[in-house]
Amino acid sequence: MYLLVLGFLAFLFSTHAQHNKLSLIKPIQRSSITPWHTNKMPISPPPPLTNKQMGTINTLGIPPLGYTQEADGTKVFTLIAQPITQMIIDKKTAEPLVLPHLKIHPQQGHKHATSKKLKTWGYNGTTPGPTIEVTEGDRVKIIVKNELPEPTTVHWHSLEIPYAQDGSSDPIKPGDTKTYSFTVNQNGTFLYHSGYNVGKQLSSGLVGFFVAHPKKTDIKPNHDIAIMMQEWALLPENSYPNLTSMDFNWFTFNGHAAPSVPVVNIKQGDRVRIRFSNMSMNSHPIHIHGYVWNVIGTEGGPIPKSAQVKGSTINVPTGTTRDVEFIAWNPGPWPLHCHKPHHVMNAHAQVPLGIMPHGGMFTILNVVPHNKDVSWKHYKESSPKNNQINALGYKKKLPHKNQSQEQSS
Ligand SMILES: [Cu+2]
Repeated sequence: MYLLVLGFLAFLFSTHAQHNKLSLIKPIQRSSITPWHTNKMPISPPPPLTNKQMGTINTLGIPPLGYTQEADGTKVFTLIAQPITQMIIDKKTAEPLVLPHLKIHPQQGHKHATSKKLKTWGYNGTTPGPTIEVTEGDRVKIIVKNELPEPTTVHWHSLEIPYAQDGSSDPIKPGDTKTYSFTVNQNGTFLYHSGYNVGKQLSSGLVGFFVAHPKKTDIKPNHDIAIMMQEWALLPENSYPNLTSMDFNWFTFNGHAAPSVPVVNIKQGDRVRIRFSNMSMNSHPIHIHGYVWNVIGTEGGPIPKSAQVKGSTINVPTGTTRDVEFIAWNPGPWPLHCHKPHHVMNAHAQVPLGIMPHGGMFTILNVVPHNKDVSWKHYKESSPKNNQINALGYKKKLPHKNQSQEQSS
């Protein structure tokens, strides 16, 4: 009997100890280390789009940003730095990326595809934030509201502006608002990103494009695409990126990994410009199939024609922008992707073996032919009459009828 009672007490003690041990190894909530958000700070919905001058750039998967205008023409933009929740891949809305050369349809290739949620920081509900579009010479005001649980600033990357407006000083306290104002005297592809606690806030996703269009230009692309490269260390069952890790396993174009990076449909013959930017810890050599492009700009602005270089892979180092342009003469669903193998898979995804191939920094530029029945020809083989493209990939100027000819005919 005594033995029975002793045994029962020993059992009770051991389960109690086990319970205590288990409670010690309970997963630590990230919020208890570095708060993603606090209940004291409500998260506003993105500011309403003004429908005014939403711009011409397609920042794949990221909504545009309108502006209001003051009487003197100053363009006023609003950015809210805030906690965000974003689907890196979304099983429901994944684009049907078709890889005919591999005979893989991702719905098959990714039949075990899962969704991956990211809880981090961004602007107006997304990372990257919306693309700001202005014209060279514009006077701009950017109202920045801080809904983060710590101070922040916005740095205008590669813009030549007064120090006081640069975001290197005067942090905006949580709940406060600051207005940056300056005149844009450059044109090209620039950036904005946090200038405070940068190691953490930049990796958290407080980044976006700032594009200044030239005042006057003869060349207007049919597609003007902006793609931001970011990297995330995100383990399974976890939506909060580990900002101290260099073991990145999710690689994104505009905060989305394939198969959830939008596919771009392009008409054969269209002029395509792509503006790449890299706000991650590694460089990303971005490659296109089926084309050679011209590198036409950096974060320093346009490259003079005589200095432009051709290629099919452009290395985009950290903190830079690279603009490329080409005429989409070659029909097909062409892959556009980072050429580092690790960057085109979704590793540690919740799928068998933990790897989703054809993921990461990958999308398709789907160039739709004018006429499916015409046999393939290199543009150089086309008859001179139809060949509107020169060796650099630029459309030749069409012969212009002068008025007297028109009148006489
Ligand atoms: Cu890469």
